[in-house]
Amino acid sequence: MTVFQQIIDGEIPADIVYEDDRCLAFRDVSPQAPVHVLVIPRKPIVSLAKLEDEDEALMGHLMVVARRVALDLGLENGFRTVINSGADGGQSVDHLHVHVLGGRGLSWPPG
Ligand code: DGP
Repeated sequence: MTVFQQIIDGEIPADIVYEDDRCLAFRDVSPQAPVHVLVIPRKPIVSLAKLEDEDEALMGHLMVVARRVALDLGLENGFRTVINSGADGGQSVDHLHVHVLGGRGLSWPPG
């Protein structure tokens, strides 16, 4: 059971900014930018590496929601979406999530 599953199940609180029948978006507990939201599927997909062909539409939905959340939270000047996958990718919670970061200039490449 991941902490994100506990948020989906309402067992621990989160600052939810958007939700529907397929996904949730909530503020990251350790924000790396003025706006830092995580968009997650309700379906317990472990990582991008574990995505299945049948998840194609769901994945597209997560990206549409990421755009919606970014613009709703005032990121008209730009934002970054990140999906960390696996140990070398820096993934720390084994439930697929899209980071949406913005509200300041972001450098590239990441570390
Ligand atoms: P990643 O390293 O890509 O797996 O990102 C996981 C993110 O999840 C990290 O930025 C911190 C965030 N996070 C971990 N636990 C919690 C939690 O209990 N609540 C919230 N809102 N965010 C969490």
